[in-house]
Amino acid sequence: MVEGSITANGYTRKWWKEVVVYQIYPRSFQDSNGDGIGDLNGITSRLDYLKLLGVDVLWLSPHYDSPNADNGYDIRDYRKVMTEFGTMPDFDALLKGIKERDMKMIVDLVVNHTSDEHVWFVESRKSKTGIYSDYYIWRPENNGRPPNNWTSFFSGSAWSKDLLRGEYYLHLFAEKQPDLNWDNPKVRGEVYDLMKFWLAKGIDGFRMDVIPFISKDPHFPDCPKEYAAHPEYIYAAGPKLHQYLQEMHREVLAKYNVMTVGEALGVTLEQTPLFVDERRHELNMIFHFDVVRLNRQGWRWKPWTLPELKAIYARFDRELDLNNWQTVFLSNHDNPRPVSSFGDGSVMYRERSAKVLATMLLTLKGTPFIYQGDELGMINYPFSKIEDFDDIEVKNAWKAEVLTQRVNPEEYLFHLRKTSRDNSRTPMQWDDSPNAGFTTAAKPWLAVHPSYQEINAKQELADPNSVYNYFKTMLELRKKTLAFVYGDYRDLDPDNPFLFIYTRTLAEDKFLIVLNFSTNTLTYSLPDGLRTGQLVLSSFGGQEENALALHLAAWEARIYRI
Ligand code: ISL
Ligand code: CA
Repeated sequence: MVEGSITANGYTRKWWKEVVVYQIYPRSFQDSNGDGIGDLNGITSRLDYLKLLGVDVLWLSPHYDSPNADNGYDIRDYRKVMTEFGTMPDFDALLKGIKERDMKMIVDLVVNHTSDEHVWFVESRKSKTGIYSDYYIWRPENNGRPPNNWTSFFSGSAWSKDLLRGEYYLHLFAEKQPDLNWDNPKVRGEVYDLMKFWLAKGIDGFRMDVIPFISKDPHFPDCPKEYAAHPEYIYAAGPKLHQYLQEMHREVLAKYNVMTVGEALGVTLEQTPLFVDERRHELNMIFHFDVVRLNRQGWRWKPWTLPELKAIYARFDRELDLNNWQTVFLSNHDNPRPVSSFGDGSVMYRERSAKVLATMLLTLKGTPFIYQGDELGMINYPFSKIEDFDDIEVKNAWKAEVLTQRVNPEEYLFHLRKTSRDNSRTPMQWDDSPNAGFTTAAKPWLAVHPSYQEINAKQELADPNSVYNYFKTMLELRKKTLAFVYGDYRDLDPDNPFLFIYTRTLAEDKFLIVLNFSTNTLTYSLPDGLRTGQLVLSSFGGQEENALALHLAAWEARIYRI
């Protein structure tokens, strides 16, 4: 990295633009006390593994006290560690271990809603005049029906009637996840206080859960029918959203050198600068859903093409200027495994396609996010029956779609095997011992993938050609190649159905990235009389330096300095 300069290719240099983030889903990462559930001490025991891999920042999915209706995204006490995950001293030890290894940690900020077991909600439902009465969104019945036609992401109405208070309350997710009323300044004050509590411990920022949903139109007009399949675009368009994000920045974030990333379900590319333009002082970056939703419509899988994927990256590069930073990710705890979604999970091509995807993830423009297990080339789970699933989103949809005979079970399972969030929540595969070394318990909270004897960290650490070692090599390369961070991006052949070929250019440093997204052996003549130049990295042994044409093996990646 070119030390000292404060700009690069017109961008203002920032530490959070130059890092690679690794997401940990604590429940599935490492169990340390034999109860079959991952925990904080388990993560601490694996910090050397993460340091060796070469990631810079760890994003910890919610570690707070929760009844786990939605696996921690339903928080009961923001200042208490979830009992299954350990204690506050365990959290402090984890953060200390991370800092000692010169890594950083961001935590999950889930403040669009709480658990219905949070004391605020317990008190709020007791009366219409107490100090917590307006912490949530309560509305009277509307002629025997919910206040409006809004739907929950976890099936059914977004409103539930509370018999104690005799009114409906809003929950864009599960019934046990009531939405907070951000129009109440006391609620905003509570949120800013809990953010400062964790910042005071030394964390390095936040990933903000469905943050665009926090503002609602208090008149609650119906969701227009053309948005029925995608209500998120209505929920993310509240009237005071940016006012609250700017207030949060002023009251809290401006005082710290931290990183913020908003989970921007329902935010379009055109709206993105409103969130991340550095001159607006709101968020540093956001997660878009265009890529991870390319192969699905709701819970149904759908085919996709490589030109469609390339068009998304091209559009983002074209529309976002030097004041706007972005993220690059192919998975997380809500999405299936990238090799299964965008690569080839077969025995023949699993590893090769994982390396192609790793090359793309780590050479595109934007802060890359790696999800736990993707560095091993883990793949989707072979779910065979509804009982195999844990996810409330899946179980609620089963009740709403299958038990009502709207969809037959086989069709539902066909799609959920490809789109379920549980695909990425199966335990981390550490070695070939029982339960993949994730737990000593007889039964982990969610079944280990049957592939663990072939796909595990121990085997891959020892194999120089493993997916893990390819990720490690790519991470080392990215760390010393500022062109992959700030360099100009140009797609050389956007319509090519099998090949993703692009350049990244920063001053004199110009790199050519060539990715064969197919099982076809490809012969390809470079456009514009380009030559391949000096080989920097090849995932499958290909050379062809200073060549005008390439002969690519199935699922091969190459990087040249040209
Ligand atoms: O897209 C979705 C709805 O169909 C889900 O994948 C997901 O709920 C959505 O992306 C929002 O995700 C975040 O908020 C949810 C939680 O279940 C997810 O785990 C979290 O990432 C509610 O907190
Ligand atoms: Ca445990």
